[in-house]
Amino acid sequence: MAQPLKKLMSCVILDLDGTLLNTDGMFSEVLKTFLVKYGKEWDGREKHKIVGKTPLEEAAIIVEDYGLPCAKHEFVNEVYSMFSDHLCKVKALPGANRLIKHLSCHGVPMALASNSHRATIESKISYQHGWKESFSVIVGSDEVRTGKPSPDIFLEAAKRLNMEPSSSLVIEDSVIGVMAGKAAGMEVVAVPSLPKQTHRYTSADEVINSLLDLQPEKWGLPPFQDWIEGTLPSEPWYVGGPVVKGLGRGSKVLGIPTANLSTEGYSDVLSEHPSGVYFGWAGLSTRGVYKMVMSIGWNPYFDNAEKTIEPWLLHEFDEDFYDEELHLVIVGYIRPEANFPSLETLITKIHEDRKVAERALDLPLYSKYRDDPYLKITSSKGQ
Ligand code: ADP
Ligand code: RBF
Ligand code: MG
Repeated sequence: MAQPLKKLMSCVILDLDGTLLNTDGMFSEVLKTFLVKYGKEWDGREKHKIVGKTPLEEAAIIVEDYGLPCAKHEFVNEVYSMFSDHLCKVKALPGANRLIKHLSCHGVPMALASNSHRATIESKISYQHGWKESFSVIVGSDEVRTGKPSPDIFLEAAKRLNMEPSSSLVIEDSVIGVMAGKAAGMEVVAVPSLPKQTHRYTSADEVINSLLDLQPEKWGLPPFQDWIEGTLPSEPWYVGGPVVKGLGRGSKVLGIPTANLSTEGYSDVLSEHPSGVYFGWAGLSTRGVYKMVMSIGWNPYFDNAEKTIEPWLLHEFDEDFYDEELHLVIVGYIRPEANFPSLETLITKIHEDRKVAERALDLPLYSKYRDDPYLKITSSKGQ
């Protein structure tokens, strides 16, 4: 279906941390180490307060909250020198490389506009292949009078791109960044980096779940052309373990059984991948390999407290297979998780997902992974 055009945009201005780069893990790791020196423990609760802030603002919050006997600038100096050892490990967020390549191939002018200092931005992107060349403009908070939520950084970025603010599209993960973009008179797409926060982004022109869901054509920019029959191919990723009891909801409430895996073993994979509906192949130790469609996330309709993986094996089994070893190879993405006005509409949508996955998995692009050795489980658990 053709998307209604929101407004014609001529350039894209991107935030860096939390939008393109997954710096969250590094940030927590460094702060944990730093706070131990003062006999304190990082509990992650400050994250909400810090997202999108400038280095000095971050420092002020943490120094005060933890009652640290150091000055803000000492905190910045020390913590930022610790960061530099971790920058090479920072990963691009899902969809970031795809977006940068796409815009850059189509000659869409792009700027990076971050509350970090310019030197930090440059060292962060130096580890990401092809990024430096893609951004004709970079603006850090040390290059303007005030950082976000002031519009200065974005206005400076548009000025250096020779673009009007009104034809600049901002992509931002933080509320502070969205405020800055709107104050600059720009259109803003929010990609919240913390879960269940959509309600805080009412001033954004659009809120999407991850960069995978961005539709540039809505903004008069060239559409992505990598969707194939309703699916977005990805590098395969792997999860597996014994099937555990879930909330007992799948077959009972929806008539759709989902073979849950214990969340303990795969917390990294879970945090790395955006919530959404994915598909691929499932191998069961004693039974074989089957097509599979799954949701990953908090199931907005049920508003679960925990992020789970819910794989539906596209096969009729005549018995349960709890405790059996289940291996999944996930090969593509279908859509973001959504809420629905009724159980019936949720069930209808999941059956549509099933059809999309069943058809796509016959394409050579996806069917080749049926033979992935990861799916042929020769020994069951404990052997
Ligand atoms: P739970 O909440 O415990 O996961 P569900 O109602 O979702 O319960 O049912 C999932 C269980 O049903 C799986 O653990 C598995 O043992 C069984 N099952 C039977 N057929 C399927 C299928 N096609 N896909 C997934 N699980 C299935
Ligand atoms: N739950 C939601 O709340 N929103 C969704 O968009 C959604 N999509 C799903 C797609 C597939 C393919 C599957 C298998 C499940 C999906 N569910 C979704 C999850 C469903 O709510 C979950 O399996 C049950 O809550 C069982 O625990
Ligand atoms: Mg289940």
